[in-house]
Amino acid sequence: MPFTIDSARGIFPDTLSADTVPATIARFVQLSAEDQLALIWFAYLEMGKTITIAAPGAANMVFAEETMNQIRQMSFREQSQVMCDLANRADTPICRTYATWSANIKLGFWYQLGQWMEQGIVAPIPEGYRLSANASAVLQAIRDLDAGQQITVLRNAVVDMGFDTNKLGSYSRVAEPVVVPKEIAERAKVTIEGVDNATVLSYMNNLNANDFDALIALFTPDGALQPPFQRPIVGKDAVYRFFREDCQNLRLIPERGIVEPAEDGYTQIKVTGKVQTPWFGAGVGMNMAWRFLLNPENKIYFVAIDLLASPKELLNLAR
Ligand code: 45D
Repeated sequence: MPFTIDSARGIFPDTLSADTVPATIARFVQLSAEDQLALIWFAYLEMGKTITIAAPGAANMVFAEETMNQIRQMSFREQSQVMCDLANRADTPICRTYATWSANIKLGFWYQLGQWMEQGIVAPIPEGYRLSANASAVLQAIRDLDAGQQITVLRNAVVDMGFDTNKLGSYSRVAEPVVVPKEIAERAKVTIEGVDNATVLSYMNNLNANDFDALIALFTPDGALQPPFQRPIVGKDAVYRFFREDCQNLRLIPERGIVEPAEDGYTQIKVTGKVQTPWFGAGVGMNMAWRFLLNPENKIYFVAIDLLASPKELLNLAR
């Protein structure tokens, strides 16, 4: 076989991803827990002036409900402690529970806490709280990002909180139920300027329809998917689980792409366009690239999904 997952990661090396996102997260996690919470609170308030978060679905909130109710009954002091524990990734029962949740459940949990903070049910960030100089600088760095990058920083900050799953031992993961795929008759089909490859078109259409069974059938058994700023998820089972746990109700809006032959009958395809998350709907269009490597049977051996550095990158289809 001419490629390994590692070598496949290097296709279309000129793709400029938004490295400011992991760089900002790296600075963020160095801050004290108090600063982290206050910083997110301020960022969230400022972003709320231009974009709105959609309320999570009830099905989603059910899984966090017990913990939410527990927190609701606590004193302000205890509530602040829980939030600091989460930021500190402490070993507490709530931090352990939090660690078992999918990204969307974690986001729904914080969405609810944010609402309760506004309503005075959960301890607010103390009035007049002054961020440290470092925290102010990180907040400014977040202001300077585009909206798609800002929501990615927020998401990653939330996902990284709680007890370390690697230290959890065996545990069962908690994710929202999988929705039924969209009816065939209701599916819109994407078109991509410069790309008529059936696998790539099916990838986009099946993901948009939440049809994860049809989607995973497009991959080779040892195929891999690399989400933005993450290591590749390798093998059909793991990729399938990721689709079902983390990829519901996305909207992929590919715009253009390029198809090129690679070694030994493989094909490499780069597509750029927008992606919308159900959390922000059409309010935030993230500038994305997909870098596919297909085997001679037109199955996906590797696909990397990148958040792009700038809108200019949407036009960068060089190899
Ligand atoms: O700490 O082709 C308070 C894949 C203060 C799949 C707060 C994909 C205290 C394959 C404000 C309360 C998935 C890879 C906190 C494509 C405090 C594929 C609360 C890409 C935390 C295209 C904060 C999908 C809150 C992509 C409530 C790129 C924050 C999806 C909420 C991207 C933040 C989705 C939210 C993103 C962020 C979603 C809701 C970036 C959501 C971000």
